[in-house]
Amino acid sequence: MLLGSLAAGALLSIPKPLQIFANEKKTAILTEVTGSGNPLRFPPVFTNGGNLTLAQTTKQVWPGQDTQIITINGSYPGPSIVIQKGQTFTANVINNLSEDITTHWHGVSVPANMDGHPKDKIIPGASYTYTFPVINRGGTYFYHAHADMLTAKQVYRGFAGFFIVVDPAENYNLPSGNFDIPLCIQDRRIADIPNFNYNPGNYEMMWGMLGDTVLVNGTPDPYLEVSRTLYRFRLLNGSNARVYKIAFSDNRSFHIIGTDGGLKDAPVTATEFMLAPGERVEILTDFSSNTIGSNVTLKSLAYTHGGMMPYKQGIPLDIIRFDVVNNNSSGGIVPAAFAPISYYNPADVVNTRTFTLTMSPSPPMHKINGLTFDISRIDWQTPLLALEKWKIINGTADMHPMHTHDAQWQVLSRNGNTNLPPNDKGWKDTVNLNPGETVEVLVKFISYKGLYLFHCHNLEHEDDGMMLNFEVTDPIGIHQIGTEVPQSFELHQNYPNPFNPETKIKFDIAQSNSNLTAELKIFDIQGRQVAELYNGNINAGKYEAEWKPESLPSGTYFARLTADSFSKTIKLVLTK
Ligand SMILES: [Cu+2]
Repeated sequence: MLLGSLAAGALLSIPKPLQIFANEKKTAILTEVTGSGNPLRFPPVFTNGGNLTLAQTTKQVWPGQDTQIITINGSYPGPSIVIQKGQTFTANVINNLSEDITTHWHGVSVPANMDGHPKDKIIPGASYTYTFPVINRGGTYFYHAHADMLTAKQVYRGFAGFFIVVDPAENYNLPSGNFDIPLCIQDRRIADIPNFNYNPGNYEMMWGMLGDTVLVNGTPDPYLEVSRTLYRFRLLNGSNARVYKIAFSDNRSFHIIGTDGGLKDAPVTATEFMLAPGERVEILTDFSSNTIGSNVTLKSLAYTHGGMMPYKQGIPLDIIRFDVVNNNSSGGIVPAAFAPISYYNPADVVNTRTFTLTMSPSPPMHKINGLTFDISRIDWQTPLLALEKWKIINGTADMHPMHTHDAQWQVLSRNGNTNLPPNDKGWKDTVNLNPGETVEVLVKFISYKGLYLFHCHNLEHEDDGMMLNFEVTDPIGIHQIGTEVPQSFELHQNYPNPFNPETKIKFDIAQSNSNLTAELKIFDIQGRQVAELYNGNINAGKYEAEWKPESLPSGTYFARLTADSFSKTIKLVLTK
C-alpha cells in the first residue's frame, strides 16, 4: 500500500526526498526514555539532484562532548540516499576537506567514470557530479570514501551513508515507514572518546582498526523505542575491520530476507549470522511476544579469532537496545516467498580465475596473487556477459571480506561445500573469507565496460594494497560500437556480401525494461544451424559480429537475430 502511494508520488515528480523508512523527523516525536543511552539517530534523507558536501566538522557524537569528524551536508553518517529503481541518481559531491576524495556507490552498478575509482579523485576545493541510472535490484546499498590510501581514515572519520534502492514492483507488505529501520554499525575506541583518532600502528595495519564500543547511525550506546510488532531492519556493517556475529540477547529467531543485492528468494529463519565490513543483511524481527516495558538487545556474540586485546575480533559487544513501548502495529508480514532468483549454472562458466590472499610480516603486508594495488596497472580483463568463477583462497590467519565493483556475485561454495549459510545465498558483492578458507563465487558482468576494483573491505587491508584493477571488456563474439542506444531493434544486411572469407553483421538492441537476451544464429539453406554468433544477456546498444566460416562450402546462408519480441533474418552469400 505504502509503496503504491510512493510510486504515485514519484510519477507526479514531487521534488521531495523519497521517504520510505524511519528518518529524523519521524523519530523526533519519540520522547519517552525507558533506560540509559541515546535515542537512535537517523541521517536526513538526501534530495536527489542536490549537493553532497564533505567537510571537517565538530559534532557532539557523545552528548556534551565535541568530536572532530567528517560530515556530509553536516550529517554523520552522511544523508541516506533513497531512490527508486529506474530513476537517474544525481549528486554534486563537493570536497571541502583538505585532502583528495572519491565516492564509491557500494554494490551499485554504475559506469566506470561514476564508480569513484581512486584515479578519478576530487581534489580539495573541487567538485564532481555523479550521475547514473539506478539499475540495481531494490535493496540496501551504501556509499563511502574510496580515495587512494585514504579510504580507511575517511570512513573512520565519518565518510559513509546509506544508498537504498526501492523497487515499487516489490510489494510484499513488508514493514515500512517507522517500522523500516536502517542500522549502520560502526565500532570506535572507548579510550579515544570523544575523538575518532585514526592513527593505526602495526597491529592495526595487520588486523585492521578495531574498536571496543559500537555506534549505530553515529549514535553511541543507542536505543530505539519499538512497538509490539514486526520490524524490518537493514543492517550495514560500516566498520573498518570488525566482523560481527549478529544475534539478540534472548537468542530469539528472526527472518533473514535480504543480502547485499536485495531480497532473497525466500525468508530464512535464523538466530545468528556473521556480518563483515561492507556486507548488508536485512531481517524481519517480531516484538509481539514482548511485554510493554521490556527490552531486548541486538548484540555481537563472542567468537574465537586472532588479534590483540582489547581490540580483538570476536569480543562480545552490545549494538542497540530495543525498548518495547506500545502496541502499535506495522501491518507488515513475513511473506512465504519473494521473486525467484535465477541461479547461475556452474556448467556455463567460461573462465575460472584464482585469487590467493597472502600476508607477509612487513608492509605492504596484504597481497592478492603476490600483488599490491597499482593505480595505473590493469591486472586482468573480463569480457562483458561471460560467466566466470572466481576462486578466492585465503592463505592468511585473518578474515578478508572481499568485494567486487560493477556486479553482484553468487556464492557457489565455501571450502567446496555448496550448503551455504542463508546470508551467503542470494546476490552478494562482499563475501567474508575465514582464515584458510577457499570461497568460490560466480560472476557475470552485465552492465558496464571499463576499469573497476576487486579488493578486501577490511579498509586497512585495502589501503595497504589488497586491491586489484580489472577491466570489463567487449563480450565474446560481438563488440559494441560506440555508446548510442538505438530507438528500435534492427538486424542490418551483412557486409561485404557476397563475401569470402569473412563478413560483418551489425545489429541494434533497443532499450527495454526487462532483462534482455539475444540470439544471433546462422542457418544453412536446409534450415540447419551451422553457427551461433551470440546467445546470452545483452544490453541496449549497437553491436557488430564477425563471421568467418572456414569449413563451410560456398552457398546461401541465413542469419537470424532474436531479441525481446524482435526477430529478423537476412540472407548471406559465401563465394569461395
Ligand atoms: Cu583483508
